[in-house]
Amino acid sequence: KWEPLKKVGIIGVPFEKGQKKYGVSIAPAAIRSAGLIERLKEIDGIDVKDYGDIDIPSCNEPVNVDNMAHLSLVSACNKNLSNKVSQVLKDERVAVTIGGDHSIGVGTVDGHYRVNEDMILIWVDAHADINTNKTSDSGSVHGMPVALLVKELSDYWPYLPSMDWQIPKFSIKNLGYVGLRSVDEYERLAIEKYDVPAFAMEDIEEHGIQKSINHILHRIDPEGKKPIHVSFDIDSLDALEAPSTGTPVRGGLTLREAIQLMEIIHGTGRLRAIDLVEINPALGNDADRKRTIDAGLCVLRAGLGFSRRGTIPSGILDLPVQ
Ligand code: Z70
Ligand code: MN
Ligand code: MN
Repeated sequence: KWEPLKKVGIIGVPFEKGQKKYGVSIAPAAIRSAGLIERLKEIDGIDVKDYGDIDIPSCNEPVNVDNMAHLSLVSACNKNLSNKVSQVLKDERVAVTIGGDHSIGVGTVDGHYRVNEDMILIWVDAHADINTNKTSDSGSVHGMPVALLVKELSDYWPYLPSMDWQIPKFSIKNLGYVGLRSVDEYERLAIEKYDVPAFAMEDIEEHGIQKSINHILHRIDPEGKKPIHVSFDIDSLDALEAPSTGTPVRGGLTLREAIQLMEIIHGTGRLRAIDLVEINPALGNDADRKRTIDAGLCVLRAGLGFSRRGTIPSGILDLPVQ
């Protein structure tokens, strides 16, 4: 029944107020000028449509929630983004969202959930991003999107003015993690309380990528019939592969592991949304920036069907004769 969707829709989200450093907001432009569309079009049989960047509100009526910086801006951005993701999915395209910091995961998952209520979510990240404003040390919303999204944690939040558009309905039972290695204490508590399948780096060491992702997919969707959303934080990659990010953590995924992960998920035929977040082109030197963006493009290409084996030119049966 499921086949990989060959149609893709790109959404840029130049938003960085979910964390404190300048630069994540210039990533969509930097990734586009590094050849995003062209490199995706190299994938066999693919149809790429660019939906452009979503409107980012610059100023807003501020709301004051304890230990949640720029909540009204995060909320307004995510509201627009959620609508755009829903639109791309209704156009029967894979929604590829280029962030932006990871607070935009609220909008992408909300928009996906509104179209496919049975969606499952694979959060690929060094961090678990499942803090509430009570458990966060930073007050940065990019460390909170998973906790905002899941219905099981809704009682752990205060009333959040400006977030009325977002009703957390997604179940934590449909969540899995890959790549964790910087998890706060209450985040670990939440993961264990709800028995979330979470493959931290030592688990990936033990089982490898293939068994890890297959275990997650089998746990949360044993019949293999639910659409998949991958929210890919570039800091899941080792800091050597992706230095230009706000909080690089050493000892992460190799690019090969990330490509393998995305190829396996692509191979299910059920991948319907990919977020690529936390690339910060303002951090590091030219080589760092280039390496980080190129790693992100490799991840997207793998998820969208690029074959490392190569592909036969379409319609061609033999080598050209002299
Ligand atoms: C920490 C917090 C985070 C990314 C840092 C860090 C969260 N758990 N996420 N960098 N991408 O502030 O909540
Ligand atoms: Mn993240
Ligand atoms: Mn992270």
